[in-house]
Amino acid sequence: MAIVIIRQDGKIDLWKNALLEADPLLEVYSYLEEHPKEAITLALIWKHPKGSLTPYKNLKCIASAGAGVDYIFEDETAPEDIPITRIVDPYLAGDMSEHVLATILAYIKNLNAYKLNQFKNIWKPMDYKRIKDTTVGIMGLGELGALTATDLSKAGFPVQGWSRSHKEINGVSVFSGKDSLDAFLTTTGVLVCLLPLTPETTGILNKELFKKLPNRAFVINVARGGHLVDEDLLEALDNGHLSGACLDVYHQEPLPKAHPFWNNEKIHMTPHYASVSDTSSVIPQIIENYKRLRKGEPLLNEVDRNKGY
Ligand code: NDP
Ligand code: OXD
Repeated sequence: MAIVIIRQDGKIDLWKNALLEADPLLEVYSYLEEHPKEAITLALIWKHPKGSLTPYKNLKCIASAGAGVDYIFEDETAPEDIPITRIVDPYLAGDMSEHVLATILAYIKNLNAYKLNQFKNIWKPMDYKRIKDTTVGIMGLGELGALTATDLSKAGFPVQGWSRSHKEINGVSVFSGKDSLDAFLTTTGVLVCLLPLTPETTGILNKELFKKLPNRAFVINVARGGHLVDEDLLEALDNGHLSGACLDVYHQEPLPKAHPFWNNEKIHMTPHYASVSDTSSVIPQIIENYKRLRKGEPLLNEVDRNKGY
């Protein structure tokens, strides 16, 4: 039994060293080095090159090193008959909640607009909003969305959320199912997308949805670029229906230099770094699953292949 790490962001050594530090007896390889492919039973991957799982004929588990697994379903060559696991971690959820809180505060207090004016030597006071008057609507009330909703509510924001199945979250009004989406949108002043990317949610942030938001609403997409129809966002910002947007994720990452988002003053961008798996916190669940795999026990944080998340 051995583990292979497949990722293209220069972090293979970081993950390999973290695994070996936690358990020096592990057999761990980078997919780029010579290694015994038939010994590999667990692939620890993040945005792997399509087809790179094919050589591992004895693979028993695909472990996503992040919360999202959409990129695994997009690889039609990935094995379909073995479990997929994902990361569920308090830092991953907490970092996302902090990122969303910071983004909303910057928006209601005009911090990004003032920064732009500073570079143009413009002195222009702008009306600000108060927390108590800013209704935040969170799409997706899973590990990240539920904590974000709870924290925003504790900070004093009126918070509502939307998910597939009903939830009880203290201080949060919950809407569930397609039929309640319109009611959720009409009272949402700041919309936060924390849905997984699936065939059902692809392109959900589109012109029809934007029209249902109140005039001058603000949109935050921290989930996946595939949720957003880019042209529809640009149009809604242009015609003033939306007052601004904050994006962390894009159809193509890094975002191509010629993309119109770069030069749009109403769009605040971050480079898919709202919340990142912290090896020191997430390695134990990978090792625990590796042990469970060996013993044939149920795995932690297994993805439901039928639901796609
Ligand atoms: P979870 O799987 O825990 O939660 C997903 C939530 O979305 C659930 O509440 C689920 O409903 C809901 N949902 C799924 N499909 C639908 C649908 N069709 N209609 C309504 N609700 C739906 O995911 P996480 O909270 O762990 O992560 C969410 C996403 O955040 C990830 O998939 C990833 O794309 C993104 N992410 C982004 C990061 C970044 O740095 N930008 C970092 C980490 C994650 P139900 O509860 O009823 O199943
Ligand atoms: C994740 C991410 O899904 O970083 O963990 O986007």
